[in-house]
Amino acid sequence: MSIPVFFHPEQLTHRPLYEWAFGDKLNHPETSVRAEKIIEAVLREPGLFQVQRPSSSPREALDRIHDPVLLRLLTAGANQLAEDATMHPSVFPRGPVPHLDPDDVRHAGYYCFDSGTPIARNTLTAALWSAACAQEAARHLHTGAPMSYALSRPPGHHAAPAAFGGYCYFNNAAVAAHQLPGRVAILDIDFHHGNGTQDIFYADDRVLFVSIHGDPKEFFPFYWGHANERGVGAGTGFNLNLPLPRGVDGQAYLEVLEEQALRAIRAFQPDALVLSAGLDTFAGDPMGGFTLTQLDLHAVGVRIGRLGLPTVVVQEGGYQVDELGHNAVALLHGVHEGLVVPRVHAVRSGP
Ligand code: Q9C
Ligand code: ZN
Repeated sequence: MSIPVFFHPEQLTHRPLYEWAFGDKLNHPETSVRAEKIIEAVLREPGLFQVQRPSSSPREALDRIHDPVLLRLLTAGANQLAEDATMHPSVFPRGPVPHLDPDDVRHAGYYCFDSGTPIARNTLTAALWSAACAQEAARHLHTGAPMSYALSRPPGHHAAPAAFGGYCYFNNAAVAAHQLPGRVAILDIDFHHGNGTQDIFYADDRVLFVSIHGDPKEFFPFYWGHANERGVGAGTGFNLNLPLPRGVDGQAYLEVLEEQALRAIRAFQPDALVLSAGLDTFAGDPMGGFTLTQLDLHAVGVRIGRLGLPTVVVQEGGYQVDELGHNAVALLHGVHEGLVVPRVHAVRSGP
């Protein structure tokens, strides 16, 4: 069994150069090199991974998930910005404003919740292909395949119905979940809480959202991700946040994964799994605060694979570019092993 990998080279044309973070100008961590590293690693194993380009448009799915103003705004960016120009939102009005024009990229701040997510001319195209990867990876499960991988970049789990942020523009995991019939569990293992995904499915009892992440008291996105956010209305009880303190290692992480996250997913009895696969839990990650090793990431994959659910893996964060390709492959190997390699039971043979 080979693992289909969805990726389009146009995703590389989104090139944010820097971000403003707490008063500092930083080289932007969400670089196109991230995707290049993952593709390189995947291509080293042509027997296991099969890379293909997505071909369908995700617009219909995006219309259901996002306020159409988001698409209009990024379209304005594509049409209005010069080739070398970048719009960094820096005014973020709250509530009604007397003048608002989603066809003017200078109003991007109204649809944005942080200062780290710039818009350039190619952002729309790259974000559309990123969402298309998630859409086609999810549709691929309809063929009966046990798993697929969307090399989505830019990432998606911070993107809310009417607000982009956290390096995310469209919510790729939500696009994947919308392609899957029946009950769907989304497990978000990015270091940061998936506030956008939580928001999209907060009132929904068809989709269970479970997230393990750095405690928002200390880490981005700060306003969401606490344990008492459990869902609303019919969705009450279908949102599970598992915030963890700085410094958590592989052993502690695996325990929370098994005893809390996977236990809740098993109890939900889903028909399919969307894995929001951030790799910023890795020890060397510049954005994360956990200390997982590459072996731990593999073990995380194995445990998740053992759920035995059709699984679409959607790439989210992960910023230690030197190890990013290897880490992605380690996680994917794990999921694959957990899904398809039969567990060895200690069978006592007769006398
Ligand atoms: N602008 C993902 O891993 N840091 N996003 C912002 C203040 C944001 C990470 C600092 C980190 C977002 C998909
Ligand atoms: Zn992250």
